[in-house]
Amino acid sequence: MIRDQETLTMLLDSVSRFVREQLIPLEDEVAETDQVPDRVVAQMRELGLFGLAIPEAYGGLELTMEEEVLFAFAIAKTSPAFRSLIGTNNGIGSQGIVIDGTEAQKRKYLPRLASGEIIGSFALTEPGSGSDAASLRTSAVRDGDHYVLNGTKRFITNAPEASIFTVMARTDPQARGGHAISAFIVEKETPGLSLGKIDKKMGQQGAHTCDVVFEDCRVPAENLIGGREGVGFKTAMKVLDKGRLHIAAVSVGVAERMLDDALRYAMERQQFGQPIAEFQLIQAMLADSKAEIYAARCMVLDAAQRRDAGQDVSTEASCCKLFATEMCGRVADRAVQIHGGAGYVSDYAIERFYRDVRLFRIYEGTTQIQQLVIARNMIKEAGG
Ligand code: COS
Repeated sequence: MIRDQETLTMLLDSVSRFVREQLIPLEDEVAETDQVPDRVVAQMRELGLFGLAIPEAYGGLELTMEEEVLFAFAIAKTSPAFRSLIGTNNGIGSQGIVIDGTEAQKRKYLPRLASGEIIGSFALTEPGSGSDAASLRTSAVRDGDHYVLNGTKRFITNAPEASIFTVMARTDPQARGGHAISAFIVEKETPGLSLGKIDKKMGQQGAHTCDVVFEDCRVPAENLIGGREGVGFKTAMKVLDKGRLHIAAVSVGVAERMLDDALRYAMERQQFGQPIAEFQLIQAMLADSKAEIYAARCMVLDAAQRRDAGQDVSTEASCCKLFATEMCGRVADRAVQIHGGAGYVSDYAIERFYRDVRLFRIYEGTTQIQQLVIARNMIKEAGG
């Protein structure tokens, strides 16, 4: 659903200009320094990019899902590290509060997330619990008007920059599975919270992850999201439904960029006395990529419109994440192949994108978890 076409067009135009004029020229610098310059962060704040998915009542732009995926197509035409910086405030780092938070929690945290004054982060994964998220071990034991958290969270995106964390922890140590899990907002300065060293990743330099460790970390009971124990796993799953759709949209945008680069290279590069774009085997790779990107784009828009219409899109979000991220991997591979030797060295952006996009098939639920969610939902709907 598009609420106001004119405002949306203005936003998308300014984002596309920002990407073209400011971000693309900085890609190499960010990859080398592993840092997005402060002035870019300030420009993102000015454009309102930290609060796209936060309700207007709390200072955000309150984009619909359809508007948000159109934005994601545009911002993803450059290194994914830029999007990652604003990704958690609009996605997994704020949506637990947006979807299930109390009014007081919303009023306290959302305006500062929306303005980009603070960064929010989402702490679900642990050393022993990744795909099997419900098996997480971090504990939260009630003690008067506090909960005492103990445990370690792993690969937490934007943790080094974050001021608040949405933390999933087990409030009933005896019970197994998701029903014993609760979600908390934990402020970075809380005694007992510490960060591990920044992970050295395969790609996406400029976007940071690290461990978040809780040692007798006392969190006020008022920071229990929604004020209810035992519903934190469902909060996490609802947050991920939206996040998966967003990552699918990002995969479409990056794939479009990689295909643009590959097409331009194929039209310039001469072999056997003509541009390699004239060769049918190159054309097959270009055409397959174009068709698959188009399919993914249509899927993502359809699922976004369904979500805006109030439908449960758990299945569709997983279909989009599964198809679009795998598609993005295939496009990256073909784009390297079209570049030939030039695709294996860092003179061309495709070498970097090839590494950057590998993550899409892993985080916010692996391809295999998406397959599992889709098939389980099918069986449930069929009455199984
Ligand atoms: N929305 C709302 N509720 C949901 C939901 C959703 N999308 N998905 C599941 N739930 C609910 C279920 O309805 C169930 O509630 P009831 O027991 O009351 O019926 C509860 O949550 C547990 O669900 P389920 O039994 O399906 O849980 P499982 O432990 O079998 O695991 C998977 C579900 C595997 C899908 C989940 O653990 C998962 O998504 N893993 C991947 C985690 C992930 O994406 N990590 C990335 C890290 S964040 S970057």
